[in-house]
Amino acid sequence: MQDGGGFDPAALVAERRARAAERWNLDRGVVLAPAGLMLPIAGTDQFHEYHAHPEHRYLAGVGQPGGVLAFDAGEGWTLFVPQPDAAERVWTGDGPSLAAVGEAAGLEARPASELGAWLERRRGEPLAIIANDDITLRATEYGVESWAGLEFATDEEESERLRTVVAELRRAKDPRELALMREAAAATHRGHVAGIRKARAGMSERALQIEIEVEFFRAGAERTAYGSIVGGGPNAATLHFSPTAREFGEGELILVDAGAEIGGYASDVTRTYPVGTRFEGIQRDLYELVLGVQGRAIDRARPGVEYRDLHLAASVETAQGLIDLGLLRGEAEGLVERDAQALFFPHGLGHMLGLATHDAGGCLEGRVPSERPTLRYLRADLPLQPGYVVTIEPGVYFIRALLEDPDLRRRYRDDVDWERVDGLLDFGGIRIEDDVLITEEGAEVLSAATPKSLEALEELRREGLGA
Ligand SMILES: [Mn+2]
Repeated sequence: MQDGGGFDPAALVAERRARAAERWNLDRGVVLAPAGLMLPIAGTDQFHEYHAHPEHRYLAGVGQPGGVLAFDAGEGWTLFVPQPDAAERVWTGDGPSLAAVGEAAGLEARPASELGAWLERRRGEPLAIIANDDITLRATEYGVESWAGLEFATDEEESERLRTVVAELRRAKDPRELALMREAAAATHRGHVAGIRKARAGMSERALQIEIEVEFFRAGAERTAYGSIVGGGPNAATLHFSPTAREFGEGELILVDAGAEIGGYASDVTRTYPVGTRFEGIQRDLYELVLGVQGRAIDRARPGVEYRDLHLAASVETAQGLIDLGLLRGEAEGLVERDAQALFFPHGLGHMLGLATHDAGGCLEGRVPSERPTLRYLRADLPLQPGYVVTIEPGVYFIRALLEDPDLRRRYRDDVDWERVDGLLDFGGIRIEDDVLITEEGAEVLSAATPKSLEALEELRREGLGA
C-alpha cells in the first residue's frame, strides 16, 4: 500500500528485517521476537493498557498482543498472531484479520495456534529470544503447549548480541518512522498551543493536562507517549511531576512536558510559560538563559558531533549563565568539573526518541555511564548520524531535595550564593525541549512550530487571556 509520502510502509518494514538478518548473520537456529501479552490488573478483571515490545513492533511493523515474530536462519520470517475464539469475539470483537496484519507487516501471518508445531519442527536447535522474553514463562498463553518439551538450547549472550543489533538499527529512522514522528509532533503542537492559550490562575494542573491531552487525541494520538508532566509554581521543580489538583497562582510559571504517540512513535516536548501574560524579573532572565543554551545546542547538532559534548557545552553555558545572574560564583568550566551546575541542571541534555520516549540504542556499545552528577542521567552518549531523532532539553530548577541537602551546601559553600538561592526555593523550574532530527546538513526541529520565544509565548498568553 502506497503512503502519502511516496513509500511503501510494508516494504520498509521488510527492509528492517532484511538488515537485521544480515547483521545477525546466523548459520542456523531460531530467533523469537514476542510482542508481549495483555497484563492483568491485580484483583480485577481488567488489563493494563497494552504496549507491544518496541523490538517486535520495529521488526514486525505491527504490535498485536500475543503476536510472535519468528525467524528461522534457513527459511526466514513468519509472524504468528492470536485469533480470538467465539467467546472472545462476543466481548472484544473479531480484531484485525490475519490478512490485514500480514499486509501491514509485509509477511504471511499465521494463526498463533500454529506456533507450537513450527517450534516442534525445530526442536533442540539453538534459540535466541529478543523483544519480550516472557514466552518461556507464559508459553501456553502464546499458544505453545509445553516449552520445556522443545529442548531448545537458549543462548543468553547470543540473544543480547541480536538485541544490540536491533537497538543500533533503530537509531536512524526510515521514512515511515519519520512520517509518524512528524504526525506525533503535529498532534503535540496542537495540545501545547491549546494549553498555552487556556492556562490561567485558579485552574488546576489536572484541568490543564486534560485541555492539552484532548487536543492530542483530537489530532490523532493513540495515547500519550508518557505520563504528562504539568507543574505550576514550585511543582515545576520536580522533573517528572504528575499533575495534581493544585491551582496555578498569579505570578507563577507553568512547566508542561507532554507528547502524543502515533503509530507507536513518541513525541516529547516541554514548554514553560507564565500564568500571567509576562515573564517577570528573574523568570525572564532564567528563561532567556535556558532558551539560549537550548538554541545553541540545536545549532551544534549535526552528523559526527558527540551528544555528550553537546551536553557538556550546555552544562558550561548553564554555569556561565548562573554566574552572570549571581547564583554561582567562579569560573564556568571549573564549576562544571566540580558538578556545581548540576545542583540546578541535574539531568541529561536529552535522549533518543522513537518507539519509546527514551528510545533504545542511546549509548554506543562499550560506553559506561559516569557516576558524576553532571553525567549520571545522560541517556545518550554516541556520535550523531543522519536519521537519528534526539530531544534537546536543558533546564534550570530550584529543587529542595538538592538545595536543602546539608552535605551539598557544605561541598558547594563557596560556589553558590546560598542567600539568593534560599529566596528562590519556591521558584520551580524551567525546561525547554524539542525533538530534533539529525540531517546530512545539520538538524531539523520536528517540534519547531510550537512557540518558545519569550515574545511568541507572551503573545499567545495575551490572546488566551483576552488581555
Ligand atoms: Mn524528554
